[in-house]
Amino acid sequence: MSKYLSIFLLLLWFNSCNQCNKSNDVVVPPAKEVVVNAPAFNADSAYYFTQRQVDFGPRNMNSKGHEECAKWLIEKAKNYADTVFVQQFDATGFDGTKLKSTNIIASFNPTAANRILLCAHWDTRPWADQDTKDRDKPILAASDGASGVAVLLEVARALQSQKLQNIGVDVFFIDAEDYGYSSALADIVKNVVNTENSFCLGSQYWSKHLHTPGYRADFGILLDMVGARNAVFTREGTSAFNAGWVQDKVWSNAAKLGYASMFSNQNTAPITDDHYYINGIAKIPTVDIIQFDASTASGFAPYWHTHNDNMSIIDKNTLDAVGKVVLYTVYQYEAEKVVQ
Ligand code: AHN
Ligand code: ZN
Repeated sequence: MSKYLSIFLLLLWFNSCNQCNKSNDVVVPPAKEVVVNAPAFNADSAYYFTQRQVDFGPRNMNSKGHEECAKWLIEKAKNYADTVFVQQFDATGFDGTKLKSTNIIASFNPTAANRILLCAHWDTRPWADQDTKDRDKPILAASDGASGVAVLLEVARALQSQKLQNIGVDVFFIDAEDYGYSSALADIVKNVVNTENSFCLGSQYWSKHLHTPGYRADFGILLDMVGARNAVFTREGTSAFNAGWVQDKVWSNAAKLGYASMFSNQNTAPITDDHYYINGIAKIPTVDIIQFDASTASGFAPYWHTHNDNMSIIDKNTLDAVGKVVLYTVYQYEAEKVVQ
């Protein structure tokens, strides 16, 4: 066989890979058809966990609410998980402020090789820069913060009730996500030092300093703004590009469970959220379940970074759907990894 023919055949073989991710040619094992036996997800409990966080008041960096919420989260994590990692570090905000940060990782079945990473940020925005009044005051962030954490706490409670045998799960409560620069802050913040990569400081830190050396997960799911009434979750671009197969899995599970209208197949613009750094730095294929709103220029819902992000916009049905989709995806993977 000539050198050119063998190169040609090699190229043909590379291009014919039919089980790989379109975006980066990672080989994805074909999913088995399995019977999925997921524990119950209690939406009342998830709603209560949302309320409980909001009751601390704003949980913005260096605030009393932040400190108290950290203690509560660590205690909850220790109640539910097998092992809890608390990663404390100082981050630096775009205005030079030292941000005392705490990433919390609650691990289930910590020795399992096949793992899923479930993430949500727990800190809240120190400003209401998208609002018309009290723009310099921190927001309660019932959806943009509390909702994702609440769903994951309820998932953690379910994981404790029905132990995983074949896979492990790491529930990651990410700090310092929402202390990022926006041009809307121009009249609120004086010192603007460095606006580059100013959101998602906790996930950036973790991606560079994994809580256990060499930590790997097969895939990740990030929850962001998963609590609002009539929320729609589209196929967000950063997720589609880096973790298309995970997005296919999660969105098809949502449809299977009857949530096809909430989990829309519409492709929407890429977002710089925690998953951007988890994909880019830690190289764990991770999707974002994040509310998209077609009626705004930003694509974020009208309550976003305003004082309207409070308990009045929270709907148990949204928390319920997201929680059930996440739990189903976890126990589906558990069933796929049964030792033959
Ligand atoms: C930016 O606003 C650049 N990214 C969205 C990340 C975010 C903020 N998610 C919730 N709050
Ligand atoms: Zn935010």
